[in-house]
This record gives sequence, C-alpha cells and structure tokens, in this order.
Amino acid sequence: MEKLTSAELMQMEDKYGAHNYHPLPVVLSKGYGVYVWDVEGKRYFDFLSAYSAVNQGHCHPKIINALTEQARNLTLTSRAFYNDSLGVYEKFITSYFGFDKVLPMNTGAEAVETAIKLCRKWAYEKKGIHENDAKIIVCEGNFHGRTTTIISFSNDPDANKNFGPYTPGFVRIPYNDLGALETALKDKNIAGFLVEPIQGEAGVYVPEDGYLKGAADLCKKYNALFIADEVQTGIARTGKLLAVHHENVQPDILILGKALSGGVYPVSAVLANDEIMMVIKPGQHGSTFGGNPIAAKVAIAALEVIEEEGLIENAERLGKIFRKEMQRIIDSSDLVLKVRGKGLLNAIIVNDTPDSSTAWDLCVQLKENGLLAKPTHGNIIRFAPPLVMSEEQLMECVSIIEKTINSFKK
Ligand code: IF1
Repeated sequence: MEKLTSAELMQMEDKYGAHNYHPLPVVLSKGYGVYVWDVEGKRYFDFLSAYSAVNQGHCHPKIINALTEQARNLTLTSRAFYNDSLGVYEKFITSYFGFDKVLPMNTGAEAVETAIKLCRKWAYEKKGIHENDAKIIVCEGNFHGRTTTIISFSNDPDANKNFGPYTPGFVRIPYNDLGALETALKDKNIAGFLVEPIQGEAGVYVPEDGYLKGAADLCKKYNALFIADEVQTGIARTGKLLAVHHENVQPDILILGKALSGGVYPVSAVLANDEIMMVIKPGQHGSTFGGNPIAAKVAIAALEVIEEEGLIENAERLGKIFRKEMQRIIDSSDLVLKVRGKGLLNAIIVNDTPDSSTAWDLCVQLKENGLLAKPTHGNIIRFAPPLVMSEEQLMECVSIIEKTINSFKK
C-alpha cells in the first residue's frame, strides 16, 4: 500500500478525529530513546516525552520485552481471579515507594479519582466526618486530569466550561501559600489536601522551598490526608524519585501514572498505608484492566530501568546544566524572560502575552531545527526530554534552542 504522507495523515485526523487537540504539524512514525522520526524520515529530539510518560526513552528494549513476553502469555484475567503477575508487582512497587499497599489503575485521572474516593471514605470511617460533608482542598491552577469530578475543581475555563453541573466537596486555595492552607484546614470537614508538587500544566510552577514539608506538617496537625499527585513529577522526572523527596516528605496517599509504564501502556497506581487503604473493602472500587498482567510486568521493568540506568541522578545533573545554559541564553535575548523547573521538568517564559502566537511560532521553528516541544499555556514552553539523555545530546539540544531563539523572526 502506498505510504501516506504527513499531509494526508493530518487531513485524516482532521476529518475523522474529534478536534480535542491542536497538535504541532508533525506526524511521527518511530521513536527510540531520546529521538522520534516523522513519516518522511526526519529525526527530532523529543523534548516533551509525551508529557513525561517516556522518562525511560521511547521503546526502551527492556520494557518492550516485558510487554511482548507477557502479551504472549496472559494479557487480562480481570480481578475475578488471581494471576501470577499482580502480587509480584504489588510487592515490588510498595517496597519501591515505601507504602503498605497499592491500588492499581490505568490512567492518571482514574488514579486521582481513586485517591479522592479513598480520602473521602477514610474521612467518614476514620476521621468521623459526617457522611457527604467531606471536603478536599485543591490549588488554583491545578491540573489533575479530565474527568467530570476532576474538572469540577479546576479554575481553567478550557477545562470546565459547559461541562457542568460540577461535583461538590472541593475548596480551592492559592498554590504555594501555607497561610491559606492552614486557614482552610481549620474547617472540621476537611478530609485531605490534593496537590501537584510542581504544577505542570499551569506552566511548571515550582513552589518555594519548604512548601511541601510545611503542607504535609499542617495536614498532620489538622488530621487531613496529604495527597501528592506525582503523575507528571514522579518517577525521577525532577531529579528525585518523587518530587516530594526534595523535602523528604512521604505523602499519606501517592498518585502515580505516565512513566510508571515508560509510555508503552496505560498504568497508574495509588499507594497508601493500611490504616487508609483498608477502608476499601471487596466490591467497593475496581476497574476491568486495573492491575492486569501486562501492566504489572511493564511497570516492574519501567521502575527497574529507572534504578539500573541511574536516571534520578541524570535528571538532577542534566537539569542543572540545562537551566544554567538557558539562563545564559536568556541573558542575551529579549525573546525569553525566564527559565524555571527542577531536574528535567523545565519551562521557559516567552516575552509576549499568553494569547500571542509567539511561543507556538517558536515551537514550529524548533521543529524545523529538529527539536519537538509544545507550549503549555500561551507563552510558556515546557522542556522535558527523556531522562536517558546524555550530556552531549543535551548540549546539542541547547544549541538548537539557542540558534532558534537567536534567529527567531515573529
Ligand atoms: C491532556 C501535562 C496536562 C497530570 C497530572 C493527572 C493527570 C495528568 C499532574 C491525568 C495528565 C496530561 C494530560 C494531557 C496533557 C498532559 C498535561 F501537564 F502533563 F502536560 F494536561 F496537564 N495528574 N497530564 O499532568 O493523567 O488521565 O492523562 O493519564 O489531558 O491534555 P491521564
């Protein structure tokens, strides 16, 4: 069959697919490590990593082998029966992150929803909050997924306009504000505090040092659960296994997704200790694919790669080099105002209004020059390469970014 061109494939998506995204005009057909190739065979550095799902690099051989080997044996049993992969995975991941138990799900949003249900049930059955009065504190600028309950507590009109009526039981406070958190926690009906250790979609907002530790301490003081959404910041992305580890915080509930599978399969997880996790009894929560044998084997391999290839240290080290180089470029350019981030989760702020097309146009130029990235909100471009990148490859990307910024024409 005649090979379809990028143009033909983009037209097909436009004609037959819902328009719920506006992708950069590039059509990918292959990925390996830090590289992706388009239909015409052009190679790019992937500087988005599928929103931090391919921390281990595209198509990592060890993870692909785990996927294909299990797929030939047993793909799905449902949880109506036991299987020989799930218990092994549960033991592995609970010891890897230091919790008594895990509740396996598939997407990040499902894991966030699971954490919300777990927190509410704990509040009624352990904290003694009156049924249906539980409230969970969330932050301005949050992004936790796209389900109706999750967008109910978003303040981004793109995320929630005309998707009402909204789920009640959420209190929104400013991010990075311990005073506001303590005030909100004084309400006796507060069950928990759900927070991203770094706000990804909002534009890689890194809270001040001490915020996460302070929040965890306040939650303990007021007997509310500290719930860390590490779907994007977890699994070595910020230069620690978890972003909360920068402040030695262990959350009451940990939410994982994305890179938990190295980007080869939807795998998410909620981890907690027994006094929280055991409020859920048989038949009270579940999912057809949650904890399936393929997900179990893929997640073990994905987490082993993080350790075996020293990706935590690599993200920390390369992140420091990247921000230093970006600052050097910023100091001699008026196109970019600022760089911020931790480890290899970074973003630059483009010197134009959020509704301008400058950040988008810059990303199109970067694509022409062989590097793929995409704006988050308007004038913010997230830079998040796979954590397997070498220093040499990173410096090549820095020179692509520098060249593109210095030659950028509006
Ligand atoms: C999109 C970015 C957005 C997340 C955090 C839960 C989820 C996500 C902290 C839900 C998902 C994805 C979703 C995708 C774009 C991307 C994203 F910040 F990562 F870039 F939107 F904010 N918690 N983030 O970041 O996980 O259900 O998607 O598996 O929806 O456009 P999911």
